[in-house]
Amino acid sequence: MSNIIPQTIGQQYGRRSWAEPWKIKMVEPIRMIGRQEREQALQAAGFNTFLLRSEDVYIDLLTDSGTSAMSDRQWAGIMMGDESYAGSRNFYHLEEAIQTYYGYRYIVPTHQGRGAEHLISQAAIKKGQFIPGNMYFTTTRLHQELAGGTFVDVIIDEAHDPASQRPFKGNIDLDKLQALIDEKGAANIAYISLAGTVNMAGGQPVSMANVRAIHELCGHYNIRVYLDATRMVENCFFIQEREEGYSDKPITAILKEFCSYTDGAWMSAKKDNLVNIGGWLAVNHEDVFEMARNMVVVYEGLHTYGGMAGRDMEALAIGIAESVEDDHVHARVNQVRYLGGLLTEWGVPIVQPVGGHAIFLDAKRFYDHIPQDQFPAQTLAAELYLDSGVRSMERGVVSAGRDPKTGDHRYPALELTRLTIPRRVYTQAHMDVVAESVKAIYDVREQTRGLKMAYEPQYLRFFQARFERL
Ligand code: PM9
Repeated sequence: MSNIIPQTIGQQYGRRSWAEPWKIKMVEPIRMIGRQEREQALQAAGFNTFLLRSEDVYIDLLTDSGTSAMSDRQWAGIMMGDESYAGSRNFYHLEEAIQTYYGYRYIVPTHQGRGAEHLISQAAIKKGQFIPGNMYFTTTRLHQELAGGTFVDVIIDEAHDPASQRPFKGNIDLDKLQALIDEKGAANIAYISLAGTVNMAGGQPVSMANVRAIHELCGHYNIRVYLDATRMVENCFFIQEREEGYSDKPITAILKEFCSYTDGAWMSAKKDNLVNIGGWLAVNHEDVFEMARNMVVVYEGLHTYGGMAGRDMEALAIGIAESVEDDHVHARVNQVRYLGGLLTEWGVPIVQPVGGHAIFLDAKRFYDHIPQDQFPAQTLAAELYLDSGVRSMERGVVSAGRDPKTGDHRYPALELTRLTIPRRVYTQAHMDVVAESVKAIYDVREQTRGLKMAYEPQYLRFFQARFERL
């Protein structure tokens, strides 16, 4: 490995493989409430972990979104907030950071990722158009549908198989994409919706070869490629590790090259970018930028803050620079892998290979006696909370929602419970506690019953739905 990439102690001396490249300066106390209190809390939350109070949670693996620990440099940046309504200097820092590390020309700040999804969907989708992509994401697809489009999944088949060991399970299947273009006509394709990594597939990456090929194919038809860059830095780690020709390239170079094959990106900065709130849209074409910049003042705020405070933009600009440091990304993904390694060793079924931001328990195999319409992944999240106060999230039939045409449940091939690791927050000991709790509920899995849905909201039902024990 070249000396551009900082080496861990393990790489230098063949000892431990990695350690966190930070030390703890401030702590936030957490505690585990008793089993009876957890049972009451779960009942009150309708067996939905989103409806729990965080004070009743011991180790919170609901999401890696907005849950990262900021660095001392970011907190110093918070004190440098320029809270002018227009033209805040922090916006220009943010603009420069995105241009430097992601390489896009025009920037529109938003309050978080779905604000940017709203803008790009409204600006780039005409009613009746199709949006091919590498597996749906809940908020992304909803905004595409609300703009009058139809999302079409063109990810490779292996992405739907939790046991497949393919190294780039986030890749788009170019034959499926070509077939869709042939069938619908290029003019009816709004854009390609490419996510790196693919959240719903288990945090699986897209290869550089794949994005290059997509770029070439779409260039031929004049179809634009937009990237969901939410966890793109983690995607770059997998390219560096697995793809020929990239092992001696730093994350910064890989990120810049990957983005160069796309026409723009939307971002939930609450993930990779290491902030508690924020998002952005970045594009290379003036036409989309014009529309998005005009719409942002309607839905988010002025085009130089987009719903963020000046201090948030400063923390974000600094977070972007920290997020692309090689030792940070290595430690982040390796912590996720540590948990995945324990569970694999103990025979617990999880999505393989382990992705960038979370362990996805394969609820279909975990509870093979609970049919999908009795919500095995939701059940697993509830049981885990009950066992140890660890909070996880359903990523299966509840998250998939209903087909807008038929009104039926969508039954995804993947029925998963996600243990999502916040960045720079928990230690290896926390991971041990989580692994032991998962193993404990796995050992008594046959006694577990499923759930029925008692309340279902219209949009993004997984956030607010309520359940009862069968
Ligand atoms: N993801 C997550 O926990 C937060 C809410 S659950 C819907 O995984 C991608 C790939 C995401 C994502 C949020 C968003 C939306 C877009 N793309 O939550 O609006 O994982 O900042 O971003 C969540 P915001």
